[in-house]
Amino acid sequence: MATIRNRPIRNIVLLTGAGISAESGIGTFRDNNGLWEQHRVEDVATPEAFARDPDLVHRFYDMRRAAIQQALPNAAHDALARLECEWTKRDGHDLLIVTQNVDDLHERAGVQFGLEKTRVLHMHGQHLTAWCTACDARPVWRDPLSDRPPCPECGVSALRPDVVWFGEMPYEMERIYDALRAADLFVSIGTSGAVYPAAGFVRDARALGVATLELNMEPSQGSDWFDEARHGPATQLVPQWVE
Ligand code: BJW
Repeated sequence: MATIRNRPIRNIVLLTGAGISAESGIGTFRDNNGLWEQHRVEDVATPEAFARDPDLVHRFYDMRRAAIQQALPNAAHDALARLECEWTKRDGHDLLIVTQNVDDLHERAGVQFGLEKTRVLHMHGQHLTAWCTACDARPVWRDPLSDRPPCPECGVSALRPDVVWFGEMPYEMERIYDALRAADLFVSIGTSGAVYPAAGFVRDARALGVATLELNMEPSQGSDWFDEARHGPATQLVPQWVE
């Protein structure tokens, strides 16, 4: 992996989606039997849905948190943690995992490999924290949010899940585009390419002259944009690619 098209690879940006955590037992969104077959997106993943029926939305996220807490990192998370560990030891080499997932399986895999802090950015938020829209605090989530605890910082407002719903701005977009501008290689893993702006990163990367690779169970919606696409389960493809 040291060169692609005779170009040395130093900076890598990895985009991960629900497919990387599927084999850990966390449901994807758009596959058969995925979350969007069981829940209408408009009922649980928009600010309008939360304003209309916060209890329903909180119950949906309480159920998701419980599933995440029981899950363990799989061979794909482990392979990326090993890559991060080895890659970032080299002078002038860097790597950033941009995940659309709200789970913490990249971080937990990093701990297993002795990483003090995994280079992971959660562009759609995370399940570990709640968000107070009144004082902007992000307290660690402890109790079911459907119990509707008030914000522990200001005590005024009810908390909402710290996630990015449709129509909201994903987190840390500037940092992501900075990383893409500095990248030599962009790898997309386990995402359908159905949701923007993440779905547009492959075109952004190509426009910047960055080499692109897709690792996914099946061709994603943006598959044709990648220089190379490999299809199969993440627990096989990712360790093979990292070797
Ligand atoms: C495996 C596998 C295995 C299975 N191994 N693979 C441009 C055009 C059109 C629309 C828009 C546009 N720009 C913006 C929009 C609107 C909208 C949007 O994209 N709508 C689409 C429906 C078209 N986007 C937004 O509103 C976003 N905000 C925004 O754009 O702000 C303005 C802005 C403009 C410009 C720059 C910056 C900002 C916000 C989107 C928020 C998405 N939120 C959710 C919920 C998060 C919280 C939660 O977890 O509940 O994020 S929705 C859901 O989809 C979740 C995911 O992160 C996201 C992506 O899903 P993902 O990860 O791809 O999962 P799946 O299920 O779709 O796919 C899984 C894949 O894995 C499949 O391909 C399988 O084959 C594969 N797989 N098992 C390997 N074992």
